[in-house]
Amino acid sequence: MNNLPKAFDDFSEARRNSFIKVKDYKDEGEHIVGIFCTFTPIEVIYAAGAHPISLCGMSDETIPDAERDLPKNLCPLIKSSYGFALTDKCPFTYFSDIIVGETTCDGKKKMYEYLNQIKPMHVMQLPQATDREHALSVWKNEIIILKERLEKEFNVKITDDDLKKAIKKCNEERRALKELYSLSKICPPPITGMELHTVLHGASFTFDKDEQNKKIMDMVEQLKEEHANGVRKVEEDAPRILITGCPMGGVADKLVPIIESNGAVVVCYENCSGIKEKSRLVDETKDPVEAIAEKYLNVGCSVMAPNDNRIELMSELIDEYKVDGVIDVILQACHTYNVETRRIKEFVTGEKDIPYMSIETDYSQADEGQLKTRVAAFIEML
Ligand code: BJ8
Repeated sequence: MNNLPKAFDDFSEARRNSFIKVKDYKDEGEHIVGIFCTFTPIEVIYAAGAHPISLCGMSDETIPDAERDLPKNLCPLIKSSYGFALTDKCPFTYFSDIIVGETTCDGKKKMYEYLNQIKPMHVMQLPQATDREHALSVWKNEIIILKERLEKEFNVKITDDDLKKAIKKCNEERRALKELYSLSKICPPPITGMELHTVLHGASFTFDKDEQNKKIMDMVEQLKEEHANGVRKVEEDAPRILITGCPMGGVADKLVPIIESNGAVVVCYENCSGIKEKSRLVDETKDPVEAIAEKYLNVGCSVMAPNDNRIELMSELIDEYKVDGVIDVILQACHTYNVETRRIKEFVTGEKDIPYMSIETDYSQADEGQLKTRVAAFIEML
């Protein structure tokens, strides 16, 4: 791609390169922990001296295999993830010593029962609301139970000091990624939505976080400098889109180019592929378990009811990123996001007074033509 810092290539290749890295870690006797969700407190995994890696399936390749055990009308993310484990096609799943999951949506938590027959699993019991006094203490206990499980699995002792160091490390990554996102507050942004997604996606498969942070900060500086020197890759009047909803890993390559080839630009990903997890840091001044519990309990995911945190974050982002329109991406058969879409629509078109559209899609290319027509019509009216 033109005008992109050299480090961009490292992020676009990060997933493939990390296959080799994971094998090297295993050969050196290090531990890998597979994860699926933004609720996973990765600080505890780092504190155990292990490496967390995302196992979320992002292609429809293994869905037919998964459908031998799982119903067809289940979200593609769940089927794809399970299918990769079942067929041994994902090196990250294959090399994981243990997988950590959470009781988020019904499909995922029931799938974990079968996944447990393939790989050792640890499932954290997530409270489904933040407005109960006991929710925090339940979640704190779950974090302690995870800590104890990892101590036993890997024969280590996790101290408060280990947790504090891990908190600091994760916060540093969050700060660097926030600098990157913030580029898109500039009008027009010096980075396209597809490029932003590529870097964010790559960052979730990078193990050396110090090196990653440096590359991101260098990239941010370079892009700001080029923008100050008049380099433009996005039209000044391009409509600015915020994407919310389900994780985008399996649909970004299909959807974002459609949005951007129609003259708009994605300036913000509110979902788990983007800012949702990074927006709040873990408090470095508190007891580490308490601080970790507080941060993760407040992730604004639709499995929470009520889910006011999503509305609050969207409200801030729509203002900060000067958003012209919101696209809510729902993976087929994701009931929680699908039900919540009415509330999101009312909030976006009412309180924020900007256009909104929802898209229900899956990992196939079958709806590409229909998406092109609908997205073009939406952008036309912005
Ligand atoms: S914190 S969004 S990563 S649960 S899309 S599997 S909800 S049926 S992925 Fe998610 Fe954690 Fe929430 Fe984020 Fe179920 Fe919906 Fe599928 Fe989902």
